[in-house]
Amino acid sequence: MKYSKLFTTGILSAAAAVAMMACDAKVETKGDTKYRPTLFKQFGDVVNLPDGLTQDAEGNIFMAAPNLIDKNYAGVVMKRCVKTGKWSVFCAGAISPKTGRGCPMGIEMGPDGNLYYCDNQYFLSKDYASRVMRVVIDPKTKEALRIETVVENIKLANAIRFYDDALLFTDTYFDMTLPNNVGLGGIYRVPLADIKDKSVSLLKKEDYKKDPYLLGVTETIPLPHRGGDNSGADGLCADKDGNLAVGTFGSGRFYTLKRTGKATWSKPELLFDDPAKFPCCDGITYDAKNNRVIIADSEQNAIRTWDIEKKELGLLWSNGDTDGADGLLDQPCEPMIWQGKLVIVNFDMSFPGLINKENDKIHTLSIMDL
Ligand SMILES: [Ca+2]
Ligand SMILES: [Ca+2]
Ligand SMILES: [Ca+2]
Repeated sequence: MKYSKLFTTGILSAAAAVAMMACDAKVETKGDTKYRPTLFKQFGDVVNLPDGLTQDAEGNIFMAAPNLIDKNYAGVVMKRCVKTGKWSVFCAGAISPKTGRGCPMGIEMGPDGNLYYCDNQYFLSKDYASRVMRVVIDPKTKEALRIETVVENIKLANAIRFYDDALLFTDTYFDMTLPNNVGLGGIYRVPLADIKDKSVSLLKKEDYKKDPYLLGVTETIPLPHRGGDNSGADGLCADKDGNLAVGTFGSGRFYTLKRTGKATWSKPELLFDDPAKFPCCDGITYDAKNNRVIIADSEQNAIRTWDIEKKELGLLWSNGDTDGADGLLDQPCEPMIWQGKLVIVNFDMSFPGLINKENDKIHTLSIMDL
């Protein structure tokens, strides 16, 4: 309905007309309307910063929420029951002895039936406080039994995946002083056999070249409009051939690590590097049906695709600044294919240069038809 019509018909009260204008406020959108996201879930303040997503074989969803916008609330792992659609706290994030808080971010169901998550402590401590954690799950009751540390000495543990009985994760910061403020990020691989009954520790970043668990590094040349953000490797996934894709948050540099043997990969090779078209890579996921990577572009409120065969970047959807109440994207950070649709987490923790301008009070997940 046009605003002019509202006013001329005189049927609506002035207050109603103003309310209508507010929700009808023009948010610019791009993409085929069949991909227009709708609201999947709105949380209250107890989930004020949602991030990672995974699911079990039955389709129950697990979502990590570090809840760093309002730290009155603990970082938690939420679970959505596939039978009832109800969300509840699955477990609180294990407390870091260094910061006194648990901050679950990237999360993934492991091949051993346990849940693994990145405990991202970087926003509280830059002193290697982040970890990868294992939530041991009772195979019968499916309840959380305990949480164990499996990898330590990480700067910003971000995305986590599994491939061939090894866990793979990204560390977004190396915090090394390099010319032009170039930022390094790492892709690490730890065999599950190495963390069966114990934890392992990464080497300090000054020794990163000697780290046996490091697969490769990304480089970020910070973008002028992003306030010097040089954050590196963020989203990570493996395709059907075991080739890895990884992208940087600071500039959207998109790489592949090609699988060259049973447990060996090439160094990161650039697939795409044009920040004018793709400036920010947060979470990514592999879409086996279409042999493509689905990408959350946090800066541009966009869901992009990378066609692996054609080596082509595509766009499913993007929109302007919004609070996300109607399901539009509000700093998307993590896509996951679930029951043939795409569930998208909206991080909504604004940094300089992003379309999202406000950490608003509407905490949402979107869902998109694929
Ligand atoms: Ca991420
Ligand atoms: Ca929001
Ligand atoms: Ca917002």
